[in-house]
Amino acid sequence: MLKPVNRKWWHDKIAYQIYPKSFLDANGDGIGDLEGIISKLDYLKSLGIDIIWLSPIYKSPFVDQGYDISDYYAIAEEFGTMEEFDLLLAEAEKRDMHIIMDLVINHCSDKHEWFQKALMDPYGEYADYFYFRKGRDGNPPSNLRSYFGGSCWEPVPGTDMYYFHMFAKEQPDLNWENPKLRSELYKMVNWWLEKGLAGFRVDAIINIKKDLSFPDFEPDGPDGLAHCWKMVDSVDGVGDLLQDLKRNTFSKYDSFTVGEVFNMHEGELENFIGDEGHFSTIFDFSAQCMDEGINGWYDIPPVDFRLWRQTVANSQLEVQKHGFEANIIENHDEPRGVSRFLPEYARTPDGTKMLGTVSVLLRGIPFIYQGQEIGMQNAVWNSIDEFDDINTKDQYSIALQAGLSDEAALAACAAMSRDNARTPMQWSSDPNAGFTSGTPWLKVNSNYPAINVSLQETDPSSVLNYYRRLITLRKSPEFREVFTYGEFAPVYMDTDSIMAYYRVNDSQRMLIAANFGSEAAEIKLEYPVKRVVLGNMSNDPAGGACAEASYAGTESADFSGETLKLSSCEVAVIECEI
Ligand code: TEU
Ligand code: CA
Repeated sequence: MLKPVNRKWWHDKIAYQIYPKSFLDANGDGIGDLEGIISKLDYLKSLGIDIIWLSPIYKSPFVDQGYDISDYYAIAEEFGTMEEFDLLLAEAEKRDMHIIMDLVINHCSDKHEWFQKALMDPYGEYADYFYFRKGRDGNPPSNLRSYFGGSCWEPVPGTDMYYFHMFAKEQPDLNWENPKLRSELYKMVNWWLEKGLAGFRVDAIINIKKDLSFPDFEPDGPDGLAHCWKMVDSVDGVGDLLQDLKRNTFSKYDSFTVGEVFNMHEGELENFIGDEGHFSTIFDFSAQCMDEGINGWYDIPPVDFRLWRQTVANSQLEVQKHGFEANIIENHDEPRGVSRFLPEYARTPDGTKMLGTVSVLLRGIPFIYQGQEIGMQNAVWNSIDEFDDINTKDQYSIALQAGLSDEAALAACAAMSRDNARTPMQWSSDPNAGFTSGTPWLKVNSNYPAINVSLQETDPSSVLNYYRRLITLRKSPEFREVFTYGEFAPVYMDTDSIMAYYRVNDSQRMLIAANFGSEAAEIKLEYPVKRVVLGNMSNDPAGGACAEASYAGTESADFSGETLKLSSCEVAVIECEI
């Protein structure tokens, strides 16, 4: 039995992540923009979306695609104006949708005025907004390696000092120990919340607590450096900073916050997502981290179904003791879920719907990443020059240094690159997938004539229309309660190919059962069936387009007595007797 939940306005919401640069370009410069987003609010509404997370749209030199902010109070020209942003807020509100923005406050851009002032006066007030430290005999102060490769330390020109950066050298880390810096950040956060933002997705936030002695760690690579997450792992006290942030900002506005948290310490989940937690929720990255290569992308093993199933189940079982996590199959930092978590034979509309179903009906807040709802897949990458992503370029050279051939290094990047998620949204079969009338900033996936929104709008059995039914089911008056608050209980875990779980409360028991195998499979049902509420292989009588999506009554699944037979890539959502 789960402990009683203190209900919050966001518990039963469906969120959608927009990567603005790749969503829709309204003015033909090849870059997605706010005008494009506004024009698709009705589309998102028709999908059942309540909360929209915008990846960064602040002024930025775009060294790391906007995660390097040079002015927290300005909209990047590439994306539009503050007036357009205000219009977006108003138009979303009209549709009863909430906007959250990305909050990137572990670091800023080296072009931010604070950093520019710090460089001009390396012993002055603004240097203390960052970590400026003396080198050791002409070497950096410590041996940490940044997330994007190379030392975490970069020389401060004209001095014997270095500044600290955990990401690119153009992303200097902010000194959270400095109360002045913190109050500048809080002022900025409140300024946005005053405008009517519903909250934030909080970027890379676990990294804000440093070990101020900046010790060396055991080297773990041929470069003689040690990965900087080791410092994050070794240091305590991030919770105090996060509570200070929350107290001074989010909690005054009943905001919805979702933290991007890797490297949490053992036993700290309650502190992060419990009733008094630092955030409303955090992302569940357990499936994404499951196959992290120790040395880099090049030695990541292919996803093993059993391990994946166990990982998802373990995480759900643990999380529900404390609160809610945000569930994803992909985001802008990950390859496409269909290409990653499904075996090749399952990368079909049926398999895509199956993966979507088991993900969206988990306990937690579903976060759908743009294009997921039409089953977008990884692109085919022919050369390293086709990539834009800074992380991909670093991983390519890591693979080469490890002795891989060009082809093998490229293959590793093609499978894992963040650019797989960043290729333009596929709206139609028109040139450039209808994303732009100009030249897209990143190449369009060549499969767009087969996978795009406009084709799927007119096909009742499309992935898109299935997602609509799936979300409608989750939010329906009849099942909303059980899918929001019902307990998660895995079942059939000893089978080779079935991923199944119950969502159950006092009055309802839902079985979600999917066959990830290449052959049909049978399971013996534990409870009598009341009815099948959703399936990915039944005909859709409700019709396509934006017709009111419906889930009920007409679904079928293959029963004989007490067994359920599932074809390869079939999923069924069944209401059982309680
Ligand atoms: O990501 C934080 C982070 O830890 C990533 O570096 C992640 O490990 C990597 O992308 C996996 O490939 C956030 C943002 O989501 C990411 O886009 C930014 O590049 C990063 O912070 C820096 O702001
Ligand atoms: Ca544009």
